[in-house]
Amino acid sequence: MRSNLVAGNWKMNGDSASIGKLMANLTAALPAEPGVDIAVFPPSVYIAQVIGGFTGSPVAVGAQNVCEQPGEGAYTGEVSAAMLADVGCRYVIVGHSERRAMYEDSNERVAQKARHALEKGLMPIVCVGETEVQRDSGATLDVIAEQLQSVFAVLSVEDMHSIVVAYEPVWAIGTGKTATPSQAQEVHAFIRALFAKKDEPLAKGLRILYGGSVNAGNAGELFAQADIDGGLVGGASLDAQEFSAICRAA
Ligand code: G2H
Repeated sequence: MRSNLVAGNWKMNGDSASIGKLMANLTAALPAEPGVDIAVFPPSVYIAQVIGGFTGSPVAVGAQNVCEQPGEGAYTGEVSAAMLADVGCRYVIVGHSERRAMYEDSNERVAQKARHALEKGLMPIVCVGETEVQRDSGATLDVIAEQLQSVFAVLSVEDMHSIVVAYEPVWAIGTGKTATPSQAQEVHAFIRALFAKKDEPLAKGLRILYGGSVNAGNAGELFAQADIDGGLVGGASLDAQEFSAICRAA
């Protein structure tokens, strides 16, 4: 049985004061025993603050990105998987479409990031998704298959038992447009079938999150789909009441 996961991607928002307030509001709004896995992804400089503030809480903490290089060294501006694990992160997002589009995260680099995260005991959330042009041209499933191919090339079946996949159609991110539950379910079922070709138990246990303008109003219907196991939530995760409602819907 898969446990649902609701992940709040705070992106590049907030400061130490507003993040402190958001954490306090989340602590007040979330049920003590949520019955669902919950994680938040602050900007990296605030990760330690958030981990400290959520000590003893059901809210886990992750990073929005990680360096694709193993070990340490002369990689100015980068943060390694070992560092994230060292400060207490449990998860890391890899391959978010904003990084793919703006920071040249290729499919291969995303797979390397996932690999190094796993080596350090972090659970990577591997993001995939098509652009509007790709969807309109009927290429959605091919694009998703190609993005996952790099992951299959680098990770073993055993490794993949410790990953999460997030399907985020690029046209739905931060736009207010959400995939319909059936559009999302179609892609989620396709992703699970790709993993089933590698290993049936892996596919059955794999958590596949939906992301792209998830909010309290649409979460219930999305999460009710057979192959949707929670959400990767951006904008709506910055509001404690809204994020709590999304967690309750999962
Ligand atoms: C997609 C999502 C979170 P939003 O990027 O990763 O953001 O919910 O704002 O569309």
